[in-house]
Amino acid sequence: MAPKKSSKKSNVSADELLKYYREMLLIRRFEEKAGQLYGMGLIGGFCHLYIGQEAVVVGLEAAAEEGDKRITSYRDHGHMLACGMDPKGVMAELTGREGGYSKGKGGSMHMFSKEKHFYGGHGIVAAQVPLGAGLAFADKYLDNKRVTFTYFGDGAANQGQVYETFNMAALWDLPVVFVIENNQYAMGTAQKRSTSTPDIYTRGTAFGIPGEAVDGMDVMAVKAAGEKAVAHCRAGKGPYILEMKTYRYRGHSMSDPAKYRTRDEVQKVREERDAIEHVRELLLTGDHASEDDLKAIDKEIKSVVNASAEFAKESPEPDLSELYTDIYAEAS
Ligand SMILES: Cc1ncc(C[n+]2csc(CCOP(=O)(O)OP(=O)(O)O)c2C)c(N)n1
Ligand SMILES: [Mg+2]
Repeated sequence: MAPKKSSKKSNVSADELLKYYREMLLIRRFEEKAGQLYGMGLIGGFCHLYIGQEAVVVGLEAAAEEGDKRITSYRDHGHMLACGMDPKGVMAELTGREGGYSKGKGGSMHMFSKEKHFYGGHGIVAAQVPLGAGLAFADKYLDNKRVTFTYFGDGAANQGQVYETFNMAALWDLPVVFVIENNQYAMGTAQKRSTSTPDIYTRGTAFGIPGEAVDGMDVMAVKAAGEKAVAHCRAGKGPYILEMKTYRYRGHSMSDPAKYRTRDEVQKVREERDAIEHVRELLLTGDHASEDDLKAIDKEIKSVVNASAEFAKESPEPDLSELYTDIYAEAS
């Protein structure tokens, strides 16, 4: 069961391409707006933007079915939008307002949606990995054929708890897709300075977990790999690892000196590998959409994002009494 690289692509229709274009653009414009609001002092604390990595969540959500679960790190806004959470609720949470998903008390890294099966939002590097296996354990126990997407970064992949989780997930054949979002950096540390293997997915071999590297800047390749991984999990064959080779365009968080890579490096990826530009090209060259069609989509997305920012600004701050609510849950 040696892991292998895959560049397989699924056949996609024009409608699908337009859907991915729209979804990726929503994430990008939303994140750009969040960056602006941060600059204006409307968002405080930590804020990690997902710009550059949009194809990963959009491709994997296209491979998911109703009831499947997702859990990720603090770089989580894209995951929330891709699984259908309301941009208004996400933006209001970023600005610490009552209308936010955690009533303004969680912020960027701590949002959840039971309805969309989104389990956070976790600030401790790799802490979501064992939790993701736990979610999959519950599904296996209930025998409901659901799959959990457990996302983590290349830096997180060096945490010990990831390998304890791999062991248990393999031992119990848990229906979990481990998605390594390898954006090549963990804060200011390049992968090659911190990680013993260039292909992190190969580490699953020691536990008998199959996996593959995927071009994480190609939404169709992501979707195809996601479908394969999900089918494996749903068939009761246990976990699967997808290592998404991707790239983050912005700093690690809003305070990042950016001294660990050159501007040229970022520019080159933007020019040569950008996921949204790639789909745009396919739409235009395949005659699936005109420049005007795409402009109209752009406008539509901008208005959704602007409405989310307006909602976030107008929503009040939580009342002081809220400091004492939602701390403990009643055990039933
Ligand atoms: C246990 C723990 N150690 C250190 C940190 C500080 N920290 C926050 S993000 C990060 C880098 C993680 O990088 P990676 O897993 O590649 O994810 P990315 O930020 O690239 O999405 C570190 C070291 C933390 N939050 N938790
Ligand atoms: Mg990283």
